[in-house]
Amino acid sequence: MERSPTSPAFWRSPLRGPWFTSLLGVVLLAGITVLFVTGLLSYAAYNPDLSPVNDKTPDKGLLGFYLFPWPTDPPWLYRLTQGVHVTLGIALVPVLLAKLWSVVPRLFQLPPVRSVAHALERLSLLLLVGGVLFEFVTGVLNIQLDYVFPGSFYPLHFYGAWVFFAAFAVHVALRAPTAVRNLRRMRAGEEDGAPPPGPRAGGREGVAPPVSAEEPSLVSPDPAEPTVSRRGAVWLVGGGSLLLLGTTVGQNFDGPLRRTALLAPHGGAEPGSGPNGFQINKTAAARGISAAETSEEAWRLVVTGPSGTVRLSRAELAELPLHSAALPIACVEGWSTSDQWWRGVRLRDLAALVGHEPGTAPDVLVESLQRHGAFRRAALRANQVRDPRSLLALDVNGERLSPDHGYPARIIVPAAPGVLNTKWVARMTFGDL
Ligand SMILES: Nc1nc2c(c(=O)[nH]1)N[C@H]1C(S)=C(S)[C@@H](COP(=O)(O)O)O[C@H]1N2
Ligand SMILES: [Mo]
Repeated sequence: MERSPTSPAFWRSPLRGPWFTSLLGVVLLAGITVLFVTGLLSYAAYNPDLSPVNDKTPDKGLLGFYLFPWPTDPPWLYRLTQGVHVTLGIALVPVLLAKLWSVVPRLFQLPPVRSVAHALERLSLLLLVGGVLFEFVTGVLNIQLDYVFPGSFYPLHFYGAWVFFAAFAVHVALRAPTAVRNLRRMRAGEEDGAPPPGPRAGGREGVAPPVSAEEPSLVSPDPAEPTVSRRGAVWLVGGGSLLLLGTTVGQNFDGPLRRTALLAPHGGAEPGSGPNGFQINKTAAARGISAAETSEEAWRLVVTGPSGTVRLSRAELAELPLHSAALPIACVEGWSTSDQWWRGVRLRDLAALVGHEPGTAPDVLVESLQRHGAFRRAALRANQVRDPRSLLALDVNGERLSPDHGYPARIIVPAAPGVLNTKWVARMTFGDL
């Protein structure tokens, strides 16, 4: 018999079959739905409709239909949603790879197209497989390699998610009934000990009839000797996921737990110890912030609003009413810190300084001293400005901010993605964004 990949006999693993594919499929159905939802939430959390600064996807049109003002409560909201998004995404990699492996014979099936409906289904599979690989690769590259797509990661990952999810919805509608039936039969077969129905290739294979009569089965017609049992294969995939989970999840915690996050990116700088000893994303040096421009003599905060412009030195800021708030930093890359005690001037008090009545503070554009690179400015929404815990922080955990954490002053807002917490703030413009 000729053995080319287009011949079903070329694929000899006894593991392939509807049950393995269905199990992985159901896990991915749940997992990818969570990834999609937390991803959309992450996008909303960026205030992408605060033009023009935050909006990296001005052509999103209808896809922005669900955008809503990201709340400031609970303060750990983004820590949770983005921690889940990134940690789960990484943990699902083995499941995804196993799923693709389990159906790879289908890629080569002949004839490539049997009917118009089949052509459409194959096209949706192209978008499905291409889309899922694209989303996982861009996601992992973004967290590991520190934004290899400067500025364009957000639109790529966002539009890619919609293309992928549309194909995913079609795929689930077509396949979920079969997958559920396969799993039911398998369980029934196991529970009453009766042999599952269908051909028994490579052991206890519970086989539902193919979706259509012409659909080739995933079960090898000429299976090789098994090198791992079914149960073993599930443990291998599940164990791989658990290993990734165990070496990633620590990046959401401080102290020794963070060191268990072997797979987490180690960019930035070692956080060190003491009050400022928590994770740093970009150091002052990396962002070109010099001691000269942040000195007491040189640095002034420029605040602008309807009643004009105010310039304040750090000493003058420290004369204003100071407030404290315990808030985490949670980065889009999936790491977060536990609560730190920040102390500084309320954003709404700064708004009041330049003419906004209490309770009516508007959006604000925050710009840093940084001249190049990403995140040198960000826009905050009125609900964020008005929250009494939103601060222009001068101190953290009872000590002056370190240069790497944004000395002389940085933004900290409850529940906001790290990227909105601008460091080395130089200028704040209230209203008229
Ligand atoms: N000016 C400026 N502010 C910035 C950044 C930056 O690169 N430049 N990085 C942002 C990002 S992505 C995060 S996650 C937080 C990290 O704050 P930390 O380094 O103090 O932990 O700072 C934010 N503020
Ligand atoms: Mo970040």
